[in-house]
Amino acid sequence: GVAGPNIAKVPSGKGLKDYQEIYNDIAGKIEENLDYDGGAGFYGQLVRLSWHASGTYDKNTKTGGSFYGSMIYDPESSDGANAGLAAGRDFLYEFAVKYPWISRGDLWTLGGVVAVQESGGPKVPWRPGRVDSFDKRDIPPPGNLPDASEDGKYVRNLFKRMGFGDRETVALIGAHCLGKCHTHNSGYEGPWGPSFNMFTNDFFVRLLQGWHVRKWDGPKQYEDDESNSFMMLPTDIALKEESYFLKYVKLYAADQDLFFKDFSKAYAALLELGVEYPRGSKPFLFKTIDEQES
Ligand code: HIF
Repeated sequence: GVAGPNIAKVPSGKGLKDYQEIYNDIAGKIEENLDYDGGAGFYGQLVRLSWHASGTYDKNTKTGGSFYGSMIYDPESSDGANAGLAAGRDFLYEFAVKYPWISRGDLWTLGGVVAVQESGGPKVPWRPGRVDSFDKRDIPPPGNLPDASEDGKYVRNLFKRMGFGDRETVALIGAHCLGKCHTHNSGYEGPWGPSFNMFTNDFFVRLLQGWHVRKWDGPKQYEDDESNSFMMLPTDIALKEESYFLKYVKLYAADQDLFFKDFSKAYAALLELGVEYPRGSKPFLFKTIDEQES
């Protein structure tokens, strides 16, 4: 970054209890809006926001990532890949007001952790300390987020740029079990499966079933042979087409626990791209609302 290395700095006096309080507030608001987006709720929206804030990272130039919370600024805010994410930022904004000490990068990545855990996914270790920047030079250039019309080689290289291998790449893409595509955002349309408000390994189970190219006016996407009601992006189908990805698809389709374990690790790493933590910094593990009530 412009101001030097991106060393995490936790606001003074703040600890697990304070962040768990924000976690609970976000979870409560998700719960009050379960009908949002045709029943998808805010799970998918929040996971996508957290990842688009983080996935601009380039390990070669050490630029991008969630550290500076730069997505509110042009040209990152107007990057076509980020279309629709104002809804997630607006959803979280009241917590930036209520808890003025939390940075945007922390709030957006924490929102993703809440969404994964509250939709039934694995625990995701998370560390605070991202610091807001108002400096234009800390805004990553557009074009680092993926193009869904591409093939497996492209997906492999894109995640490699962030520092991920094939196994982590496949594990991450399992997050497409949540939420859906919207013609007004990306041109693509529909959810990947019927349980789009639950975090499961269903994406992999479905991916291994039959898919054909959808006949419609929109961009090339696939629909399922069985019901013609669910979708896959070309980059999703690419996971079936390349043997270096397919072996992990099969592994995760057969073993949800293994998927959860691998996803948790890869997603926690994704959210921390471009953030340097002081030696010995320990991640928080948040309790779900269910765990706190029982
Ligand atoms: Fe997505 N993704 N993603 N994605 N994504 C969309 C929606 C979601 C890609 C393309 C799209 C990941 C990787 C890739 C989520 C989470 C993750 C949409 C539709 C597109 C086009 C947006 C819209 O129209 O509203 C591509 C090309 C990726 C690389 C292969 C991550 C792994 C899966 C990193 C990830 O976590 C989520 C959740 C959504 C649903 C958003 C919603 O509003 O419901």
